[in-house]
Amino acid sequence: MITVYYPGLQPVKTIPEDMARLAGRVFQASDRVPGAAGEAFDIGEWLARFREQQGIDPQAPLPTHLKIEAADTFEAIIPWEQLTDASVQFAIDGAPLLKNGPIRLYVPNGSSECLNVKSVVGCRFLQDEEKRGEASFGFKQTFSADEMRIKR
Ligand SMILES: Nc1nc2c(c(=O)[nH]1)N[C@H]1C(S)=C(S)[C@@H](COP(=O)(O)O)O[C@H]1N2
Ligand SMILES: [Mo]
Repeated sequence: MITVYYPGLQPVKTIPEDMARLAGRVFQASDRVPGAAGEAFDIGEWLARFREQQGIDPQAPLPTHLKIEAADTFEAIIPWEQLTDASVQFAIDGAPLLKNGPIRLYVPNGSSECLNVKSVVGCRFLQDEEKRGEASFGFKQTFSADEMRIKR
């Protein structure tokens, strides 16, 4: 299960096959990333169809970033401009991913290989003009409210 967060919408839960169907076009992951296995769709094509499905005005501005959250708490914030040709691997020979699933993102035009997040469980589209163009990645820092008070 993957949760999609889009500004102004309630979170939307989806599954890899439904995302691929919505994207409308599937290709070999190796078409864009040499050596990558399996089947993929284009993240921009998927977002265009998702916005349509959710009744978002096609003229509305595109997000500035995509924050990708993984099952192991790894996360990356990727500027929209770096997502040209970014693809989502969702299956291998028609079967769900056994490793790195439910989906994996490939960002061939990204500023770092580290943005190729595996085991993606959350896609959070952001509108953050102040950080436009800035990429980041790493393991999520989680502190409880109590720990925060102790640190202060
Ligand atoms: N879920 C998850 N995705 C991840 C990572 C991670 O630790 N967890 N590491 C990232 C980093 S730092 C790199 S360099 C690449 C490594 O991809 P590879 O295993 O295909 O070489 O995956 C990225 N995606
Ligand atoms: Mo990395």
